[in-house]
Amino acid sequence: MTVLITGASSGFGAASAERFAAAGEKLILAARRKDRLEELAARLRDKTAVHVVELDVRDRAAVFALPGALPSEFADVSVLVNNAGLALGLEGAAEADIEDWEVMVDTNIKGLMYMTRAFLPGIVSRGGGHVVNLGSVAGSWPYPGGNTYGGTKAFVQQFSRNLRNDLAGKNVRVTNIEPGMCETEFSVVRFEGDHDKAAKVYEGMKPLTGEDIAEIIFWVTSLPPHVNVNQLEVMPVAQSWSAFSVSRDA
Ligand code: NDP
Ligand code: 8X3
Repeated sequence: MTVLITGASSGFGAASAERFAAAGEKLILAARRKDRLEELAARLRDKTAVHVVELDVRDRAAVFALPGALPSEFADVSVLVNNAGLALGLEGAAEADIEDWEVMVDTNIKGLMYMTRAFLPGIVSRGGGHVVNLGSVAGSWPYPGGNTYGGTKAFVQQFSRNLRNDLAGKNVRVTNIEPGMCETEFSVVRFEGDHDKAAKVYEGMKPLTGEDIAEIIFWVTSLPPHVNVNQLEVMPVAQSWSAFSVSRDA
């Protein structure tokens, strides 16, 4: 496999890089924070070949230039892990910052679309591969303040299903991984660097780890080639659903 992981500078992406490297798979690591990628790559290079790319997935021109700009040794991407993404804010829809909404749409929806559209022709022409998307439980289940973040992940869920139809007969697997609470930098980003507020999200419970999700991403890609996991929802044992909210005498 040649595995391209977006958002490899942190969380699921970095943990997945470690997991694929442990199996000796060739890696392309992309994110905006190149220094982080270089540090990670330096650690992984004794296990496998690693190419680092400074990339903002919102930059359409940069994304579409990437397949043609990869060194020949890394050009045959077979697994695309569309992991780059973020949540910003937890305010209700009447109070939320419209700029935050734009960034989430541009990253989680448009960035993922760009990467997929840019790399699929090569994956198809080389006889097949695997697109692994990072959705979320928020794509299926609403929660207060989830508004646009949940909407972007609902897009990822339905886009993933539709890709399966478009790619029928092309030997390309598509999987949408839908995690629940996982302690990465996700909440620090959501709360604009407020580490205390982020830590409170996971207080008194055992969240998933980046390594848990990396193991799942690696597992779906290493199943026999005729097996396609369409959708995989995973939560920590400590997380489940809540009752419907009912406003009385409002
Ligand atoms: P992290 O914040 O730890 O990592 C997010 C990664 O995305 C970083 O490497 C960041 O790199 C990258 N990224 C963000 N914006 C861009 C951009 N514009 N261009 C390129 N890379 C970008 O969070 P997680 O690892 O937890 O999140 C990974 C994915 O999993 C996201 O899509 C998230 O929505 C999803 N998810 C997370 C859950 C959780 O509870 N943690 C649960 C369900 C889904 P950089 O800043 O260097 O560009
Ligand atoms: C991240 C999980 O529950 O914070 O996608 O939306 S949640």
